[in-house]
Amino acid sequence: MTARRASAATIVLVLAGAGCSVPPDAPPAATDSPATEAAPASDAPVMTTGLAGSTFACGSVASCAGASRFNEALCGTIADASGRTWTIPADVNASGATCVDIYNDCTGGGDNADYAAQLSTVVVDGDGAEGAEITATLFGDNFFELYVNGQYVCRDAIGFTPFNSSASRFQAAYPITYAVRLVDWGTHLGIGMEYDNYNVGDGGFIAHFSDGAVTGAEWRCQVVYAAPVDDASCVGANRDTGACPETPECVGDPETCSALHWAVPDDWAAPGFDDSDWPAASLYAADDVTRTPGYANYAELFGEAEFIWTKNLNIDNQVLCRVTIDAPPSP
Ligand SMILES: [Ca+2]
Ligand SMILES: [Ca+2]
Repeated sequence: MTARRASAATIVLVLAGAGCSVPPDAPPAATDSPATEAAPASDAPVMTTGLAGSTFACGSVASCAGASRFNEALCGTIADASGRTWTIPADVNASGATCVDIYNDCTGGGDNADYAAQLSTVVVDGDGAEGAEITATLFGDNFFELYVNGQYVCRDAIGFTPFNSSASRFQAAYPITYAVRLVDWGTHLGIGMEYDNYNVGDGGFIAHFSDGAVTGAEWRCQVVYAAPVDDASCVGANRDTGACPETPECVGDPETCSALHWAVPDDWAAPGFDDSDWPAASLYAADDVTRTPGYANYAELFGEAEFIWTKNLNIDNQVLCRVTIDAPPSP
């Protein structure tokens, strides 16, 4: 569907389905509109300008005992010119189960040496010889949600900062489709910047799976929320924001900056979703993403995995990535 044609009912259904609280000013659900609409006639982004009109807690962590650099993960809503409401930085599954901590110096004690013993298997699909039991190690700058064969498995326990790392174990049958919702969070919701200095932060995600699958060039990633921008003129074919500057002119008066939104398909995490038009993931060196202990102290757990994102690590702030693994990459 094009974003401009999406109905209020669609938005409310998506919010409710994702388990995110619906803000009090969200439009009421209509009863006579279909939940899904026709294929898009255009992939042009919808632009909004300025800060989110309302904000609400969308993560489970409201304070942080141990870490020195805590920023709560807040969500916001902003309306476009047509009146459609967008949730930023992402319509996350705020009530979904969290992954097991490998490192968490906020709500955990830092290094969690017993993480492997704390894993329990999430049964996605597959019985007996059909199902493989796989352990994943995951790190997101700043946040990820993991879906396996279309089923939600777990999310990053810390939405914004400090930086943490996570593990999950699940049972699934090949071919296995991994889908991750990735968020580079911010403190100035709506204009994609963070902290008192209006920094334009960067993203990045890396994962290793115990069957040998890793994040890398065979994954595909697509942006659904980009900011800050002056306008949409920097966006190329297939949402390529590679030409959008890290520091647009609006940063001189940051609250005049704009954001670009694309609707998230309802079935984006499903095995049958057609991601053939999505760009190949761009790969990033670890040092370009993070040097924080949540990743750096555990780099060996990630093996040959590489950090992935879209072409623009800075302004693409909500990114969806997918891959399908047909058979175990290694015995
Ligand atoms: Ca995190
Ligand atoms: Ca960013």
